[in-house]
This record gives sequence, structure tokens and C-alpha cells, in this order.
Amino acid sequence: MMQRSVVLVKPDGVQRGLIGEIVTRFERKGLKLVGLKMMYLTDEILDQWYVHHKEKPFFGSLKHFMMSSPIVAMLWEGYESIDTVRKLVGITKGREAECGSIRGDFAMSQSNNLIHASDSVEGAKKELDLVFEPSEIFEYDKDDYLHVYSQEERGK
Ligand code: FUP
Repeated sequence: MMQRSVVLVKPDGVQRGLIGEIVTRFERKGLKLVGLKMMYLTDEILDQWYVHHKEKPFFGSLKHFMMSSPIVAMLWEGYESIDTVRKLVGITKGREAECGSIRGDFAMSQSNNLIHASDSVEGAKKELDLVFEPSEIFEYDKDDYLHVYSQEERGK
């Protein structure tokens, strides 16, 4: 099934000039970009985004960090792609993330770890509603899907 992941380039990724590098990682894998924008996250968005971390000691500093500069929000689509995107991103702690992943190649920190990616279909839906308007999501045919996927996977 085609899935969509919300990916954020966090403030450290924007500040370090890694937006292009991160976009390239997903493009070259064969994923399809269906939404892209720069924005500031707000206190209200972050309270909902990180509701599972609300009681954690790092919650305040996490929110402060996430609002310290604009972020880039992206929506990436692909066949069974939510887990694929998480693999491309790597585990939370940058210094332990697998080399070859985005965090493994560019991050050392557990908090300043460059990037966010949805961890489930439900998570992606919730995050999509928090940062994208319907008019900011684009449906289009990507010609290289003919080569990236089999006919069955494309669902045609
Ligand atoms: P991930 O899904 O890999 O982004 O990680 P989590 O959802 O577990 O954590 C979300 C964010 O909280 C991380 F990206 C960074 C921050 N965090 C900390 O700052 N300290 C911690 O101990 C754990 C997470």
C-alpha cells in the first residue's frame, strides 16, 4: 500500500545547510515528494506533536529547540514507505545511528538529530493534519514509478 511520511528538517538541519542533502537522500531512494514548505512550529503544534513526551524531563528544551528557527516540513510518498523512511533517517541518538543513515552520517546528538520522520500510519496522519493544509498536498504521476516499482506494487 502507498504510504505517506511527514518528515521535518529540524532547526539544526536548517542551520547547518543540510536541507538539500536530506531532500536528495529521499529523492534518490525513489520516494515521491508530495508536500514541501518552510514554517515555524508553534507551542500548540509541539504540545500535540510530542504528546507522548509531555512528562519527560527534556520536553521543555525539546520544544524550545524545535522553535529556535524555521523548519522544513515535507511529505514523502512510496510503497510501504514509512519504515523505509525511518531506516533512511536512523535511530534517535545520532552518535549511535548506523553510518549510511542521515543521522548516522551527519549527527552526534540525541536531541539535535536533524530530522523527524513519522513512525506509523496513524502517526503520519496526525502529523500531516498538524502541519499541512489539503491545498499544500500534491497528487501527480511520477514518471519514474514505471521503473522504481513493479506493476503490482504500483497498483495498476
Ligand atoms: P525519533 O522517533 O527517533 O525522532 O525519537 P523520539 O520520538 O523517541 O523522540 C523525539 C525527539 O525527542 C527526538 F528526536 C529528540 C528528543 N529527545 C531528546 O531530546 N532526549 C531524549 O532522551 C529522547 C528524545
